[in-house]
Amino acid sequence: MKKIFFLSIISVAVGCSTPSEPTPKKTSLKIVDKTVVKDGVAQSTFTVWGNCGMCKQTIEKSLRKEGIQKADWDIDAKIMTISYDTSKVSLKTIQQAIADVGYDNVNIKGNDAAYAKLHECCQYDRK
Ligand SMILES: [Cu+2]
Repeated sequence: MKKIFFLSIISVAVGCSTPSEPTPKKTSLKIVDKTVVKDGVAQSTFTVWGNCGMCKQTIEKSLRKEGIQKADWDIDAKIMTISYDTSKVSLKTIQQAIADVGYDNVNIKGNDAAYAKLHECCQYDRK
């Protein structure tokens, strides 16, 4: 009996390491898809599905590309805010890069094989 109790504690400890308590699932995610271009620099905000801080790292890491000045994904709102040089990179390329690492976004569905390889906590409810 003691052993079982101990094992269950361990499995909780190695599980998903979100800092906050499990939040109730948002039933109405606000979908965003907007781009403003000024002097060759675009700022886009669009929805990217995902769960946690690890997702944030994976998503933002996929955007370390030439022409991208700033990329920030908001975990709670699930909104990517990105600034980029339109002569060097397109929104389509950006959204494809996010999809390639397994994340659904407003225009392109995430790669299924990449999604399957994500950490258990990162296997978000898909679009
Ligand atoms: Cu995650």
